[in-house]
Amino acid sequence: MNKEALVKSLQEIAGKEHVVFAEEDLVCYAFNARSRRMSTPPVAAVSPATAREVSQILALANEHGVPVMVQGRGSCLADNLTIERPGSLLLSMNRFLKLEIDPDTLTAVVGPGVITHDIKKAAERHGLFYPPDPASFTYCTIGGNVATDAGGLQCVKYGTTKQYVAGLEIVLPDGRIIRTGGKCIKDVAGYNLTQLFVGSEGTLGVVTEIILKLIPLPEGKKAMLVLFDNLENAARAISRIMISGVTPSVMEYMDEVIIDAVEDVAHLGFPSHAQAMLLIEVDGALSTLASQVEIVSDVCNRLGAIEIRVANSSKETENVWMARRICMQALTRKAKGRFSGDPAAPIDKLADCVLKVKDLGLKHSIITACYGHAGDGNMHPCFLFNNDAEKERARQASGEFYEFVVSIGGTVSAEHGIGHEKPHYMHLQFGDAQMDIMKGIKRLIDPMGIMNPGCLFDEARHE
Ligand code: LAC
Ligand code: ZN
Repeated sequence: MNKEALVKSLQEIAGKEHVVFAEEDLVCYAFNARSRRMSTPPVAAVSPATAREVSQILALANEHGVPVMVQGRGSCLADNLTIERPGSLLLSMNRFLKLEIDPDTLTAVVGPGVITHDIKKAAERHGLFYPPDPASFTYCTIGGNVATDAGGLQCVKYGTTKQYVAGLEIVLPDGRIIRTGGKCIKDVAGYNLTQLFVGSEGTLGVVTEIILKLIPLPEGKKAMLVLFDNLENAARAISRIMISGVTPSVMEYMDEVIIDAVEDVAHLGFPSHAQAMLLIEVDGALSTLASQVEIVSDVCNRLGAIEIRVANSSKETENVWMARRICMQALTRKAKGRFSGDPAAPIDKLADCVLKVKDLGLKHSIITACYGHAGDGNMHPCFLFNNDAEKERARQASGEFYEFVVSIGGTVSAEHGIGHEKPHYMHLQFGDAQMDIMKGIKRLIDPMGIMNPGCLFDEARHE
């Protein structure tokens, strides 16, 4: 299908003002938060407003073999949205803005274009809580969170996006519209198609509406900052806290390189003498907070914490979380580039992981850094480089770390997804049988291979 005919059909479906096709405008769609390079711009970008319009667009694309990429705010971190095929169509979901809280069933019905922060705020007005909080939650969309099963800081206690998705409206590549799940608390009927689509990264269809579960808002919370002069002890404290009877609502780990990078930017008086810092938050009934803090402090002291600071005000708490959320950006000042990612290991293996990152840095003569949502075993190991030679060594070190993580029972992606960044690591985690099942599902639902080609699997179309 030539560009002119495609644009004309899209304009008929979504309205002229919702189709972008000038080359200079389309360049803006060729970036995402992860890429430092421009990918191929799409041939056109369309912003439909209803499932029916999406259905017509997909049916058209399917008939003519036009690759379709679905976009929220482009904040993905695994190149989940990287246009590889010339002639791709970009489908922006930013006009899907429904946001209804249903306090009687503890659910929300939302459009994929809604910013995650807005859902949290709307739920809070009813005394309810939507917990998943990717570091980007003030600007990412719930559609992207569902597509990647996004995680975040509070997942250590509350789980990732999938635990809150109760139902979906989905447009399949051939244009059929289905509704999966619903507002029932219990529902075991049939295969769980809702969860199949969560984390499918735009490779199976387009989500046009989401039913989310909400929970009661905890009464209070308390943040703490704990310093260690020994990496290993900090990592051991994390796994001990998790089995102490207290489940922190946040438990983040930052090593000295990250502490320094964040302090350079945020000037919060973070200590320069610590090798590792844990940022911990406990939440729940106000009457329980002091004892939770005591139990956590006790574990940390027994493992040789050199300082424990408990936040005294919500301003102090906010500063701590702001500092944590800018780790990734702060690190850009430390080196020209880095190989990073989002692997996770069982929590009893965390100490091995942080030591492995350091070892790999020494082995390959590169600077490393490590931070992450350590309470659930999810790290962001960073292998930094400033020139081409270092880049090659950093790539090698990063690959060796992924192999190590899988060898100790970990996963190659705990929260960002596979995207176009990590398809080559899929084989590390999944044997032939599982890869065959996944490819079979893709082939069944998207036989023309139009949905986000190149994502998850190495093949463009399926053999
Ligand atoms: C974070 C992103 C990188 O946790 O997931 O900051
Ligand atoms: Zn993260």
